[in-house]
Amino acid sequence: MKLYWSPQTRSTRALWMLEETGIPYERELIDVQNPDRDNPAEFLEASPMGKVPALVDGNVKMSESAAICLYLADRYAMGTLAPAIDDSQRGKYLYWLMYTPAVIEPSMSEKFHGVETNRYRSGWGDFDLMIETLEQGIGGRNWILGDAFTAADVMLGSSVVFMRMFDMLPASDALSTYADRCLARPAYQRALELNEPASN
Ligand SMILES: N[C@@H](CCC(=O)N[C@@H](CS)C(=O)NCC(=O)O)C(=O)O
Repeated sequence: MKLYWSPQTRSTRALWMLEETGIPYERELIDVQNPDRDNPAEFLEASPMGKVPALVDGNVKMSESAAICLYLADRYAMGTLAPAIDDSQRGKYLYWLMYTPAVIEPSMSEKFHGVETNRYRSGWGDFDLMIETLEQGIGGRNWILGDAFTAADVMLGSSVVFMRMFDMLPASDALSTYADRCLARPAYQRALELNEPASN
């Protein structure tokens, strides 16, 4: 198993997910700061847009952080980090796992760039609707599905931590304590340590 990655990017999600599964993997650094870099052919097969993270697992070559989390949970942690295929929680799990790329990231980008928004026009609503919905989802629960931590929390938790780091998170006890719970996970801490220059 190999992860093409770069520090301080969405690769951290894939590192966190890999650390949660406990499966052995290697890392290969892609210098995303250098637009003139030579991308390895295998990396481009996994990630045609040349973006990290990208994963190679035997004949499986793939990118997109949500897809990577979904793949790893289904393949290596079904029934723990992913609800089983016939578990009634599966629908909610998939909804929340996709919430980051489908709703959080586009609405964050609009907010960050000061784009005029309309929650009825856009499939992702707008930033405020995104936050309200997430707050209701996590409110009163440890993890997004309740007591069980899943890959959906890797995607949501990394997004909430990121928004808090960049001062985009409105005052919210529910979201802030969720971010703290995520950060307290040893696997997330190991992933963050791997981002440090001394580990590379
Ligand atoms: N939707 C993708 C986004 C990936 C992405 O934007 N990666 C950035 C780093 S966070 C990147 O590789 N940028 C370098 C480039 O575009 O050359 C995912 O979630 O994996």
